[in-house]
Amino acid sequence: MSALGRHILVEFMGCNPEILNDVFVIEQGMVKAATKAGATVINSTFHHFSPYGVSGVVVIQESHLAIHTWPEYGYAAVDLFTCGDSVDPWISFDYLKKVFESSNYSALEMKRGSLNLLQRMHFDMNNIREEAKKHINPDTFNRNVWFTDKDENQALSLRYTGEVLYDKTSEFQRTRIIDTYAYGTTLTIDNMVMCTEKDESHYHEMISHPAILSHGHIKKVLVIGGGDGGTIREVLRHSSVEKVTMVEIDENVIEASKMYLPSVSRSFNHPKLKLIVGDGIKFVEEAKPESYDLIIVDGSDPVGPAEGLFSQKFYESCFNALTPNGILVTQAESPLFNDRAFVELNGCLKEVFGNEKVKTLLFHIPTYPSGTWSFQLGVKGDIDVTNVKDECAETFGNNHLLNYYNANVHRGAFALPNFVKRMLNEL
Ligand code: SPD
Repeated sequence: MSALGRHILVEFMGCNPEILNDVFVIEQGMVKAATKAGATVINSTFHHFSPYGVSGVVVIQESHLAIHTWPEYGYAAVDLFTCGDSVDPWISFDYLKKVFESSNYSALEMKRGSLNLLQRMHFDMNNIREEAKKHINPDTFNRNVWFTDKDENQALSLRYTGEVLYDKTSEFQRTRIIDTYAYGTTLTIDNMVMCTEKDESHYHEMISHPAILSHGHIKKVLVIGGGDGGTIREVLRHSSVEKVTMVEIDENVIEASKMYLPSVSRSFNHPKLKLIVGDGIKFVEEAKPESYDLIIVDGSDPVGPAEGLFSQKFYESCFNALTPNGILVTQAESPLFNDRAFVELNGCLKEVFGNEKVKTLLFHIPTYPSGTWSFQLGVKGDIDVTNVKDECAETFGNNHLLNYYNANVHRGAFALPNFVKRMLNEL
C-alpha cells in the first residue's frame, strides 16, 4: 500500500431528479453502497433541504461516504473515502450510479496520505482498532434520518428509523408509513405528515366533537377524505349518529392505515359505516339536497387531489347537501404556515354560509408545520357551535377517555388571537 486511503470524487450527472430529492432512497442507497463495498457502517445522517436537495454522510469504520444533491440539475456530488485494503470504493461507485440512474459521470481517484511523504511515528493503534471492532454491531448502526414536511421557507422535521414500512404511489399521491422516534408510526402523503400515533387525537377529536356536541342531534354524517379512519372513529363514538358515509379517493391510504395504524383505523368495520372509494367532490355534487346533518371535510393540503376541496363550488354543493340545521367542518390549514389558504377558505365559506355563520377553531398539533392548525365551521341554521353544555362535554369526554377535547377546550378553541381575527376581518 502506497497511501493510507483512497478518495474518489464523483460527479453523477443526468440523474433522476425525483430520486435525488428523496432522502429515503438516498440514505438507503448510500448505506448499501458502503456494505456492498465491504465496509462496516457506524452511523448515517441525512437531511432533506428546502426547496430541493439532500445532504448526508455514512460514517464507516474505514472512513466515510458523503453526498450532496441538486435534483433540479440532476446532479450529485459524492465523496467515497476509504482506508485500508478491505473496502473497494469503486463497488460503491458502480452501485450508486445505478441507484441514481446517472446517464453520465466523471470520477477522479486520489490517493490520500501518500506514504512517501509521511513518516510513521511511535504510536501503535492496532490494539485500539481491534478493541473498537468488538463494540460495533453492523446490524444496529446509528441512523440519523429525518423526514421533513416543508414549504419554501419553513419546515418540520421528525427523526425516524430509516425504514419505510409502506410506500405506494397511486394516480393521486404517494402514501408512506414511517416509524418516528418521538411521535410513533406516522402516515405521510406526498412528503407531508398526515397523522402520527402520538398526536392524531388532537386533530380527530377537534374535527368531530365540537360540531356534534354543540348540535346535539347529529344523525347522518358524511366524511370526505379521512382515509386513515381517525375521523370516523371519533364520529362513531356518538350514539345519536345513525349512519356515516365516508368517501375517500385513494384506497392506499385506507390500506396503509389498516396495516400500520390499527388504533386509528379500528372503526372501518363499524356497522353504521358505509365506505366508498371515490371522488368526494363529485359525490357531494350529486348528493340529495338536505341529506346530511354534518359534513366533515378531512382532506390533505390544497395541492393534488385535495385542491378542489378548497373551492367555492365544492362548498356550495356541501351547503345544499346539509339539512336546515346542518354543519360543515373543514380542515382549514394553518394561519401561520398556510396563511393564504386559511384566509381564502374563510372568505369562500363566508360567501356560501354568510359572514356570521362561519366560525374558526384553532388547536395545537406539534407534528404539523408551525404546530397551530385550524378547522372552519359553516353553520346552516341557528346552532351556536362555539359553545357546549359543560355536563354534556364532560360526560362524553370521560366516558370515552378522550385525549384532547373537553368543555373548556371546546370554548377556548374558538377564542382567536388578534392577529388571526385581523386576517379574517373579524376585529
Ligand atoms: N398538513 C396536514 C394537513 C392534514 C390534513 N388531514 C390529515 C388527515 C388526518 N385524518
